[in-house]
Amino acid sequence: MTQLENPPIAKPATTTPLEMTEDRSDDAASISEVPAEPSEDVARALKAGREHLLGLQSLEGWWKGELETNVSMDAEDVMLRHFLGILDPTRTGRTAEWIRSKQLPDGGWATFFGGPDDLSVTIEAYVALRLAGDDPESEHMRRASSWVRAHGGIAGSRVFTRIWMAVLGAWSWDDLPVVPPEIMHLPRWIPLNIYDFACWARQTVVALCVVMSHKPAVPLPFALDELYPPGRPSRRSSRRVTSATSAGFLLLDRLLHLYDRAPKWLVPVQTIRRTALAKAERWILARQEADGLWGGIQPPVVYSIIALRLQGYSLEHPVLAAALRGLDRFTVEDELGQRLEACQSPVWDTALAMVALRDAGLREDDPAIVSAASWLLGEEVAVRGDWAERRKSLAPGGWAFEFHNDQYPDIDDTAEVVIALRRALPTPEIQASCSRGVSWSVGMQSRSGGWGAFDVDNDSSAVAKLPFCDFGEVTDPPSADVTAHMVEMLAAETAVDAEVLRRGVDWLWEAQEADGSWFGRWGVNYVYGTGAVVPALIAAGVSRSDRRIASALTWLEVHQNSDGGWGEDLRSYVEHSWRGRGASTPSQTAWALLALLAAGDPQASCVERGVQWLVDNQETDGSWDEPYFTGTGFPWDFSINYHLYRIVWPVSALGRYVKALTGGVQP
Ligand code: R04
Repeated sequence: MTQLENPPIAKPATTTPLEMTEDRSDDAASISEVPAEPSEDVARALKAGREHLLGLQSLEGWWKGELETNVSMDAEDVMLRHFLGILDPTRTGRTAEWIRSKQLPDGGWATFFGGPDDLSVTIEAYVALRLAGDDPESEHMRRASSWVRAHGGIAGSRVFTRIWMAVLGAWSWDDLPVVPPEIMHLPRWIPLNIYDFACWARQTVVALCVVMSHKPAVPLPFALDELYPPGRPSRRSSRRVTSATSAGFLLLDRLLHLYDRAPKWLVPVQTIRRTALAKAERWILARQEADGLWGGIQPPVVYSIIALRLQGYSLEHPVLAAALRGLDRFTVEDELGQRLEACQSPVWDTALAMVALRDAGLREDDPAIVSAASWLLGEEVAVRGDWAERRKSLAPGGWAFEFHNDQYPDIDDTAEVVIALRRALPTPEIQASCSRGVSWSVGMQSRSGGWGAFDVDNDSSAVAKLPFCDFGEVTDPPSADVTAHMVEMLAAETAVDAEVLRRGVDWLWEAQEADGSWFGRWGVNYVYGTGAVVPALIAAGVSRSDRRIASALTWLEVHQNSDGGWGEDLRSYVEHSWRGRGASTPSQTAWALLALLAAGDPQASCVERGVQWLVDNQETDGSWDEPYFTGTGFPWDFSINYHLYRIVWPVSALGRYVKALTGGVQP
């Protein structure tokens, strides 16, 4: 494997002297009189993990680990800059180094550590390297292009990749599914209107419908013949069209192509088109965030930039100038190279770090907890966003995942932030902020009783059938992990209608798999789902001896690795036999332990072996190494390595283990 080991998260600036920990703990020393005692090893590991995590806190109080994804982010950055005419040789050179460093031996690029080569990512990476000046005859480029040819060429790639190729003049717009800007005219009650899409797909689709109607082609300074397999019809796409797409939707696509090519003299058509484009443009402008970006995630950002450029905005226009500056802040540069984050996770990371540190024995008035809480208070979302389309009279509140994403707070972050803030020293501000967050997220409960991540009742079955939608999730139905976080949060709230919690709990029982586990939508995979749901159900008052809880714990025990840890490969999203199976990782081991500790005996041997795995695999700096991706953007299609997961989850698990062993002593 030529892939580099993942970078450890940044080292703490200073090592905290041991005496500093005296006043912030219920660690081994202060609890010696209680029933059982953790081994010295465990106490030391917990303390080292805690100190490492403390060292990563920013001066403003937040935590943020790198959000690692795959090189399509970097390749698309190069292609975007070519399109805009601002390719800078120095920046491109550094991006190219990063992309080269991630190439696999057979020539392609993967979407996650240890994963198979991915055709779409490989094509994008190859084109970016050519734009960086790499010689197509050089060894690494020949390896890449022959891999692409052997696996179907551009015609076999996802719609997004073929859109990029069309933008670069290397693919025909006629051979792409059409999403016309007229979609902007569809009212809320007509299927396939933009609010039927998940927010991330909606922001992408609105920008792309503008791009697709302009059909730009900023040609590459070279041909890409080497990416077309010889002797095959090069243009028509075959990818997934037959499986996921019904005949009706293909017919619709044909008609849309005809409409899209309507002649200039058809005045009514052109008028509708012009007003639709104007509507899309206003929609995009209204959603630009304070950091100049859109939704805090890369796809809406790059496509909105291209769309606005095509609508006539110059790069000097404040809207595009702010967007380009915003992209710079998503760029990570260190000794490993230059790369782009798909998204940034400060709110999520800060909530998890607070919970971990409280689990590890920090007091509610510890300066680290106080500053994190006060930073989170400043991040509360106070304005309405697109979620209000379905909840017109619900007052705003809650938190987004990122530094700047006021239009799209999410339920997962809101639940986790309230859980974290409830473990800080209560102040009137915290009370008020939590109560708004609780009201907002309760108001976002879907009709089924569960919660999606960003929207309520976002479960259209039509959207995914569009030929355009061949990548990732395009709706946001309730998931077990988000619902579990809500249930856990609500269980500790006093001013909530009991019915809301009961319906959430019922939804979770309904979603339990026959084998006792739960599916992990935003983390890999059944270990994440089960690790989130079991503690939530116990918090909600379910008995530890409930038969369904027992079956979940049995599932975890059966899937413990012989080394004592837990791991689950991303292939579990596509192959049943991979469920609960994979190399042990720190975060997944911790998730399993959180469930076992919430509902089981801390002295059970599976718990002790899991804890020992964490102790034995800790690095000397107190952190853990985690090259495997344990975060999920879209099951299988888009995976995330959250660099803080390797530390926050083990610290929580070790902290809760010590607490459970010592009989629940906690400040
Ligand atoms: C861990 C749970 C918190 N919350 C999930 C947030 C995850 C943040 O990271 C991403 C979110 C994303 N969304 N959509 C994309 C995406 C990427 C992230 C996305 C990716 C590729 C394409 C279109 C969208 F890194 Br194409 C929501 C619940």
